[in-house]
Amino acid sequence: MNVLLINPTRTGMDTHVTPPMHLVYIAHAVKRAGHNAKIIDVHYLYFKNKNTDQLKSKYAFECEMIDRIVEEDFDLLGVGAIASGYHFTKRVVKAVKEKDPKIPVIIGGGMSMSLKDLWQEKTDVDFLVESDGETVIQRFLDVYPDKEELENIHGLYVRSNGEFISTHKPDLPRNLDYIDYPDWDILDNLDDYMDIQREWINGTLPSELRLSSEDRVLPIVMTRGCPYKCTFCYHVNSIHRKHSIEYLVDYLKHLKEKYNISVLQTWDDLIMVDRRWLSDLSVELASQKLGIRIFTSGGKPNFITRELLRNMKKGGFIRLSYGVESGSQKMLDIMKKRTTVSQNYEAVKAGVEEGLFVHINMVLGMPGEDLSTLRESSAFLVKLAGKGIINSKNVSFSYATGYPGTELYQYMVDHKIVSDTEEYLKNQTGVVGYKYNLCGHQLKILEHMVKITMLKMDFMYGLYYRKYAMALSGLIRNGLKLVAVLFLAPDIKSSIKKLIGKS
Ligand code: B12
Ligand code: SF4
Repeated sequence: MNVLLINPTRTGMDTHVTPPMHLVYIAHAVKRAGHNAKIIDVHYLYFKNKNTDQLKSKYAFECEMIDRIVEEDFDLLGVGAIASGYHFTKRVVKAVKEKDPKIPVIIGGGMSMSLKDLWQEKTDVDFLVESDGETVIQRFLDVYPDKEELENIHGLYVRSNGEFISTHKPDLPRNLDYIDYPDWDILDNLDDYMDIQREWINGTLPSELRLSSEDRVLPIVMTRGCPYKCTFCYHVNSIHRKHSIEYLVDYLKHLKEKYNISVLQTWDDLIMVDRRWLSDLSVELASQKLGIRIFTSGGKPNFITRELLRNMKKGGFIRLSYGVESGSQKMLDIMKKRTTVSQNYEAVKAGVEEGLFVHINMVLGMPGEDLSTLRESSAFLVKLAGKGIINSKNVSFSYATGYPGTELYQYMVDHKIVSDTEEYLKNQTGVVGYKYNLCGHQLKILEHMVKITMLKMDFMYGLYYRKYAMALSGLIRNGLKLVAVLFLAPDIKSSIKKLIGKS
């Protein structure tokens, strides 16, 4: 069979281009099953095209891409993405089914199960993958079109009389080593993806840690799944699974030898669930002296120990990103983070003291957020800055956004903040949006809290290191912005005054 795999464009303000690792894994599994695979990364092509043809609208570009996809020679269409890929995928499926209704369509990734009802009611999609797709696609290709056998595949939803039915839960071994190395050669523009990744990472780093133009970067998943259930996060299953240390060391050697990789970026849900394993992995990486630097996301402060951090540093880990989210215990509890404010504080401090670049994610505007919880978050960060631990460059602020399939999204449905998921997905695609006021405070209030906090952080940080010019420039820069908005938006003056006064 010829299998065409599509990474769709995404709705909303998302400009982020990443290598479609999910499809690279699936393409390899397809080939292993003895079939042909081709990937078209429409999201990537859109951004490449946008740079050369500013005038073409996204819609016009998508129409051209759909025509091109329909012209391809394929017997199975597979699409994988996060939920914001829904609208483009819906159009592609319609066009493909109009051309030949017998071509089967299979959907995977975050948008699969979280939008099950939409696929069922609004499209002619035939199959949904519940979780990992490597084994599912191989079994699918082995048995297609035998319906009875298809219904026996673990983790596959099959449309039957209009409804998606699955009789077997996904088969998810805790040891991930049964999954082959992804075959990156399938991407025509691998070097370009690496350049884009490098620039993205550099945008998040202080100058002394920036990567050079020689650095070659790829993403990696060392573990899959997360046992927690934070209210804004989406998971289909909560089993944490991982590769063995031997597998990962061999894979890293392979990446080094074949692609000359010098930097890896982990895309695990939560890499630290088994800290003994992570510590041992780090020790082994240190002894192998591969010279690969690793940037991680998905750190959880309550897993941190000094020993772990020390070993990670020796093993090549450079950057650690913590999901701190808030400086208010009330908000941490509402989000079901299962961490405490002091754990977060100590983990940031320990990470910096052990020589890692620590990045912190904060999320504002969750239901229950009020001026006092905002002030607590501000005070938390300002305290860290005042001790010279971090400055505003270490922090990313996001605004609460419910993604389908999360508890937060259900809250929005229950409170009639959103009633039509399809409509919602047209432009609401990430925390960057904050189109919906979930906490009773306008976006402006939250934005001001961010500006005031950054102002205070950089000022305090500058004072700590006696860099008075830095402290002053931060004060003037952020202060001017603040004054401008106070004049422009008198209706929120009083709330902001309260914030400045007490944070
Ligand atoms: C890298 C990443 C991104 C990248 C883009 C990733 C991409 N592929 O397009 C960037 C940084 C841009 C990004 C942005 C966001 N992301 Co993100 N991101 C991830 C992350 C960390 C890794 C994805 C990945 O490659 N995983 C590894 C691969 C191997 O796993 P996989 O993608 O699940 O693929 C497997 C299966 O799903 C299946 N499969 C997937 N596709 C297909 C296709 C076929 C045909 C088949 C058969 C099977 C199949 O098989 C694959 C192999 O087993 C995941 C978390 C995670 N660890 O998965 C979150 C995640 C995908 N992101 C998520 C979210 C919410 C966001 C943001 C909204 C964050 C934000 N708050 O702003 C934005 C979205 C912006 C937008 N406008 O859409 C959610 C998605 C929720 C959902 N319902 O879709 C996730 C799951 C995180 C979470 N737990 O909440 N993200
Ligand atoms: S935010 Fe992090 S800890 Fe919470 S459920 Fe998601 S991956 Fe797990």
